[in-house]
Amino acid sequence: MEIDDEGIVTKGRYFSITPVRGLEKMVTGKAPETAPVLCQRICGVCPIPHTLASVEAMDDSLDIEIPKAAALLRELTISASNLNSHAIHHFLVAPDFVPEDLFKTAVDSVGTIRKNAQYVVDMVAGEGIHPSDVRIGGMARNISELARKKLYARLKALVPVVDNHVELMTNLILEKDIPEGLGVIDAPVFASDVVYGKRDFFDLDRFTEIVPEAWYDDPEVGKRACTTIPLYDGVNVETGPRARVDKFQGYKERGVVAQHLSRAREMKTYLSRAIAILDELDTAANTLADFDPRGTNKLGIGVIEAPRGTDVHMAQVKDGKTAFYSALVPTTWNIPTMGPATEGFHHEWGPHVIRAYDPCLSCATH
Ligand code: NFU
Repeated sequence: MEIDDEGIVTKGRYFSITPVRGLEKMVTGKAPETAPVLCQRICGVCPIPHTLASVEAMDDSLDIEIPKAAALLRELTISASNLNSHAIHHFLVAPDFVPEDLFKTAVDSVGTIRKNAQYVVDMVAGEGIHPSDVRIGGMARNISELARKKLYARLKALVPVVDNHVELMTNLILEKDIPEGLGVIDAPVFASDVVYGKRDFFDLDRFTEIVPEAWYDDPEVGKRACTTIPLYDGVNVETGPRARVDKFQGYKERGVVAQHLSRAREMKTYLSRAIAILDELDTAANTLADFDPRGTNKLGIGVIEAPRGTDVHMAQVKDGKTAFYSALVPTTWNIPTMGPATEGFHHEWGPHVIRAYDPCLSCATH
């Protein structure tokens, strides 16, 4: 940050110094099934979206159309996982918003929401953290009719908990004395879907990736930064809850308060979608397509709406091996946007701007 004599940020540049682990290189040359298993290790917070983006990219490269029941189970998995993740964020930002006398109430409901949401992921995807049943071609198995009914009842019972929690957080966010206009930035929103993600949204021709030395005006910063800068139509974009709610639910407010309110609002969207899927799911249906794993070298694209925004994985399978792999992760998209979003306000508000984006540097620097 550069600040003036009054402490106002005149220049904000956010960058990651997390070491690159080279996940994309590790999966190259291996069987396609390796990629989802390794890519879910990119991050300890969002293994689910990475697994799904990875299998979606592989499905596309291998020209697989997955069965409808598998698509529903995948969407149920992301709905529950994102509900869990947004609840974790509320725990992490609780010191910013929640007064001491309400702390226990807020943290208790976070605990209840997380426990139930993770249970759904556990039952549907094979494991709550590293889901073993999300497979190229669909899902390894359907759930039983008894499990469907039990999960449905469990999530129905969660509705008042989520409603009360969202109302509590919304009121506390609105009561906080956040300066008007904090974090408002004129970057286009980048979002593919309300809940799951849409492959057609990502157009490779509109994407450019530049090295940090060419982006940050200070060469020292450019050398230390460990992520490339992704641009869409030549500019940096905002991705995440607010981008999704802006694009798909017509909520046009911007900045820190709007980001927090959008995240809270999405918790209800995820829960109601999960309930609707459990209502609709045919538990007798097949969930795994047959496919030829040899591949044709087609560039496959997988797009999943992760808690922090649009997660794009690209994969090319040739002769039964992954020939190319690339992951464009939500926080990587937000990195060039977050720094400038701190400008024009006292530097003490900078961390609030960054927390509103909820960056995940292990994701960004994979
Ligand atoms: Fe991850 Ni840790 C999220 N949300 C990020 N950024 C991945 O898709």
